[in-house]
Parts: sequence; C-alpha cells; structure tokens
Amino acid sequence: MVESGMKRLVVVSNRLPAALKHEDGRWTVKQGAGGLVTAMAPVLRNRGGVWIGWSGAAEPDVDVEGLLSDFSAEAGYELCTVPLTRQEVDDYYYGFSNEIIWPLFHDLQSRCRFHPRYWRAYLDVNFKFAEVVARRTTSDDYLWIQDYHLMHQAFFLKSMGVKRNTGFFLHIPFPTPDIFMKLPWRWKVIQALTEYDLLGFQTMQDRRNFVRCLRRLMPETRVEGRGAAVTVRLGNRSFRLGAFPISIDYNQFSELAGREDVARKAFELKEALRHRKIILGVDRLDYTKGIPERIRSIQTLLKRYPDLKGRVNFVQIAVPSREEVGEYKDLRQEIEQLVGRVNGEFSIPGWVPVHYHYRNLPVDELVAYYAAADIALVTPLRDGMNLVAKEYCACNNSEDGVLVLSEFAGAAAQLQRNAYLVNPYDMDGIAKALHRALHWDRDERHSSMSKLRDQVRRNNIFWWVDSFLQAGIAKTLGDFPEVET
Ligand code: ADQ
Repeated sequence: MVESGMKRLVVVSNRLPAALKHEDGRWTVKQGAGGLVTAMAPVLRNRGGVWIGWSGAAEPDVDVEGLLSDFSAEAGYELCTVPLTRQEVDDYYYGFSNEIIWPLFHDLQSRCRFHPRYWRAYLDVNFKFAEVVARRTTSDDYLWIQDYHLMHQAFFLKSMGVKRNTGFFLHIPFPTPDIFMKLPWRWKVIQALTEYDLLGFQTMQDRRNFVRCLRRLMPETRVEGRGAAVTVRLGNRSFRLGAFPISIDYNQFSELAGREDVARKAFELKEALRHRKIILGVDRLDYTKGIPERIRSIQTLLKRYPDLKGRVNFVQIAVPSREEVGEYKDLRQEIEQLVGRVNGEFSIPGWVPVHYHYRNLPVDELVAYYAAADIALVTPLRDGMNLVAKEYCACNNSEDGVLVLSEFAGAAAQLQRNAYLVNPYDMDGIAKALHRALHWDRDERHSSMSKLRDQVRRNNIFWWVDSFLQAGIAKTLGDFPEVET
C-alpha cells in the first residue's frame, strides 16, 4: 500500500531481488542475497513499490512473469522484469559492466577490454531498461537506480521526454581523473551521471574523485554547500551529490550470532581446529578482493614467525562468482595452487595452516565462522565499501576479535580508528600487523571492537536507506536521521 502523500519508491537494478535459476532441468525462483535486498525489501513492503531488473534468465521461452508472480505476492511489492538476450548479457553485463567499468573503477586498468561493441550494447540495454521504467512509473514516483550497469537511466528518460525524480547510487569506487580519463566514452558517461537529481557515492573520497573528473571534463562546474550532500551547478541546471556509506542489518547478524545453534556451530568449528587462533577471510571470488596477496601474506607470517606453526589457522571462504569468465577461472586456479604451496611448505602432522572453502554458505554457517574467528583479515586491493568487515564486527558479540582491514576498502573511512589498517600489497606489513593483533591483550581488543560495533550499529543499513531518501525526497518523508559520513 502506498501511504498518502508519499512517493512510491521504484528501485532499478541490473538484477531483481528474486533470481531465476536453471536447476535439475527446471526453472526455480530464489530470493537474491546481499545487503541491497535486505535493506530494500522492508522499505518497499511498507511504502509500496516496484523493483525493476533482469531476472537472470536469457532464454526467450521462459515464462518469467508467471514464475515471479508468487514471489511478488509474498514479498509485498511488485517485480517487473527487463528481458535480456544472451548476446546482451554477454556484451552489456559480462562485457561493458564487468570487463570495462568494474576493473577501471577499481584502478585495475590493465584488465580492461575497451571493445566498442560492449559500449553499444550497454547503451542499447540502458535504453531498453529506460523504456520499461518509463512505461511502469509515473511522475509521482521516486526512482532509485543502483550501480554502474545503469548509469544512463536518467539520460535516456530525459531524452524520451519522460520527467522523473531520480537518484543513483554507485556501489563501487569512483576513480581519480588519471584513471577515469582512460575510458574512451568518459565524456558521455560523466554527462549521463549529471542527469540524475541525486548522485550517491560510498565515501567522501569517491565523491571528491567524481567532482575532480567533472571539473576536468566540464570546466563550468560549480559546487555549492558543505557537508555530506552538496549541490553541483552546470550552467542553468543543478543536481545533488552525496556520500552515503552502505551498511548491513546489524541486529540481524548480531542476533544470529547469539542464537544457540549458531553459537554451538561456532564452538564446533573452534574445536575442529583444536582451539588454535583463527584468521578468517570471506569474499566473493574476485580479483579486486586481494585473495592471492592475502595467502602470500600468511606465507610471510609463517616464515617470519616460525613459533606460530601449529598455533594458528587461516580459513579462506570464497563464494563462486562470474564463473563463466576466463579471468575468474584463472584466479580460482591461482588461489588453489597457492593454498597447496603454502600447505605443502608448512604443514606438520596434525596441522594444516590454510583451510580453503570454495562455496556459497548459508548465512547461519557464515555467521558461525565470523563468531569463531579471532581475526578477520579483509584486504581488498580496492573496494567500494566491503560488507564483510561490518558483518564480522556485528557477529563478534564477545567483543574480543580484531579487524585487520585494507586501507583501500571504503569501509576504512568509517572504521579506521579502531581497525588495524594495512596496505594489501605489503606482505611484510600484513604479516607484522597479524603478529601484533595475535598478541593484543584482551582490554585492547575489547575496547576497539566495542567501538567498531557501535559504529556499525548506529550507521546500519536502515540508516543508509533513510539518509539517501532524505537527501533525494526529503520533502515527502517524515523525520529522518542526519546524514553522517
Ligand atoms: P561485493 O563486491 O559483492 O559488493 P561485499 O561488500 O564484500 O562485496 O559483499 C559480499 C557479500 O557476500 C557479503 O554480504 C558476504 O556475507 C557475502 N559472502 C561472501 N562470501 C560468502 C560465502 N562464501 N557464502 C555466502 N555469502 C558470502 C559490492 C561492492 C562492495 C560494496 C557492496 C555493497 O563491491 O564494495 O560493499 O557492493 O554496496
């Protein structure tokens, strides 16, 4: 139900929160995982709303609408699909989104493949999305577009003469001008972004990078105001710009970690590892997450501090991701070889240093790992935010864990005072940090972890949604918390 006087919320993302999967010869609907779904589902349910996106099926003969209707009725909000062909998925999603924007915006430009075909497919698919958005919404709606796959929504809507109130949130970092300028379509991309009414980034640094790129490409840019959300003027038009660090459902994670069966599972994990210290890594298997570098830093740790042999375990959990892409297959192989090499070098009877799991874990099992770990080692080479760092803190109800965090994760901007910051490329530095963290006394650990938890508890996912919507449609909403960064 839409409350009177409130704008209906329309979320637009590449994928719908319900994903169609082909398993055992038939199509099934599964609830998508992740922070965005957790955050948006209750908001859409309460306010009434629509979620527009691709279903995950590229086959023309699948009855997508039929399959999604039950899910939609139960979820309490409408789902609307944008059908994509296999070729579109290949060129727009795997191509432009994941072989150009993803590596470039993570400062890994040598991995980019700037095929003009990808750019054309990206524009075509964005146009296709915009047509569906125009058809399924009215000028009374608020459109919240998610992430780098759909940077051209406001641009195409305007070019069709469709007036909508639009906000865009970028989940990944925004690069510095030196890197952004390498994009062959840089002007068109930045110009499209300026067509939104509100642009949201994860950190102030991303917001600053965007303004620097804008000034380079559009010298008439003027920025007015201070604080988390400012106004940008370009000639006679203007839009707002803000930093809104995404977060997690803190209570959900903390309560799950405290549930008896999950606590028991955490204890069993510790027992299975004979109560040795546990250093934990959890990531989607992606080259931006720095997994090979992390394993090498464990190798350095064991070389430099041989007294740790038999006393510490490194557990790496990697969730399969983009498995159809060659680079991700190579990465998986590289990680498996490295794990084998380190275990071959250091194992002794009764002790294997690295435990590696390549699979998607149910959330209660993941939480049990978080609760069991003495140290979370979160070392992406670059990351928009990194939710694993926040999930670990929320699950550490005993408040005696240590967060070792990459200085290049967006989360570092918020958590730097109480996490142990490291350079993910510096194997010696990480080994030293781990050695120190392993020897921190209980009071130091407790003091840092309780402050980290406080920060994540206050600035949780609901705060993130409210902050963005307050900046985007403040006038139609009631009291919302101040935007903090
Ligand atoms: P991601 O790159 O996917 O997100 P991240 O923020 O770390 O990265 O989220 C990963 C999620 O996957 C976490 O919620 C974690 O619990 C889950 N996960 C990891 N391994 C798992 C496993 N084996 N089994 C089950 N679940 C697992 C992008 C950006 C980030 C940004 C988010 C949100 O790249 O920088 O934080 O969007 O904006």
